[in-house]
Amino acid sequence: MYTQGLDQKGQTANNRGTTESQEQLAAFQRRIDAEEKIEAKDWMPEGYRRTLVRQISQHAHSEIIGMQPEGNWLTRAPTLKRKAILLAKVQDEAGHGLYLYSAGETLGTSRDQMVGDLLSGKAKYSSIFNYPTLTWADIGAIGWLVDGAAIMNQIPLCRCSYGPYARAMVRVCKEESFHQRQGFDIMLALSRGTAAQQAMAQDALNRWWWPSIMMFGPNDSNSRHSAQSMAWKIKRFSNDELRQKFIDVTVPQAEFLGLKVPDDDLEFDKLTGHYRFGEIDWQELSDVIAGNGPCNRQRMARRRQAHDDGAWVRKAAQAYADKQAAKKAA
Ligand code: FAQ
Repeated sequence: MYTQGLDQKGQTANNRGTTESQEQLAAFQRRIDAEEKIEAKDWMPEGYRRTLVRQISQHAHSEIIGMQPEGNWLTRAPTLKRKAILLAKVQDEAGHGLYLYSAGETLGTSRDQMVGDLLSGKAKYSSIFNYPTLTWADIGAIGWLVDGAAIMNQIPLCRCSYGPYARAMVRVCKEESFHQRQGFDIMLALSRGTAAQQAMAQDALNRWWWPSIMMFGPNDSNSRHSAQSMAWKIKRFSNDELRQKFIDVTVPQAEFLGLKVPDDDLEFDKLTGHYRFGEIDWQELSDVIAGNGPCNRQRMARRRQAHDDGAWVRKAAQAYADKQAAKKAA
């Protein structure tokens, strides 16, 4: 039923060459429906495993590539305190990537394979990290909007049916919440500053607003994975539901900052209690996902370079592990 394989007489062939019986699939779904956590050694349909490896690895890659736009400002942060905070934030993102690769590995796919898929261009990472950080206000906008959107998406992932992913998300969300506040604090300082600083904050909001609301993915009617991921309780809310929640909480924050959200159609609907908003440029999202955003090539070139530069570390770690294994065997 919830699988992408081929049904044969009550059995389903998956792409590992083993079969999945209707009884196994039904028992699995009963566990999901009963809100049981699925653990690494439990039986699971191959489609469930595949979906998780795809989502978790893409999430990990996003955290790692996501260090680049902010890393760009580490040497130019306006004060020592801002620099120390930004450094800690960027290091947190590296940590998130590592927890996520570890959660992905529990599903039987090695970190080398996941990283290989990123470097070959097979695996995706979030569209948002393909936009440039032109001014210091962009660092505020990333914390406020990008981390804000990330939290909105990731809090429900703390209740994801797959235990190792759900548990990794608890700490990630605590840290993202600190990140969101530091971004808002930068925007607050700028919006209470000089006219030039206020203009810088407004310009950052103008450039980051639409890409941030695109982070939630295609709208529900074009989201090919949502229905299955929600049936498996990997996702708890649809892309559009989360996007709406984000807009509803963020617009009043922009008003508090004295900034204008760059959407002329934005309007609070008293009947529904939600903001109505303008049409998203879906063409822009698909172009960025397809690799043609403003910084895709730069981001991937930098990641490949960093991977090559780290080859000696991997080699040294392997030599040490081999030495320890030989000692143990002797
Ligand atoms: N960018 O059917 P759906 C962060 C792809 S972490 C690129 O709706 P799904 C922290 C999607 O993969 C940000 N691709 O897919 C931070 C699929 O392609 P595929 C990352 C996108 O999986 C802050 C296709 O479109 N967060 O920001 C995007 O059900 C600051 C069809 O889409 C996560 O990864 C996109 N925006 O829902 C770090 C959270 N949207 O794989 C540094 C976990 C969709 O079939 C600084 N992931 N696609 O080739 C998720 O919740 C889900 O995977 C969604 C997409 C909601 C992203």
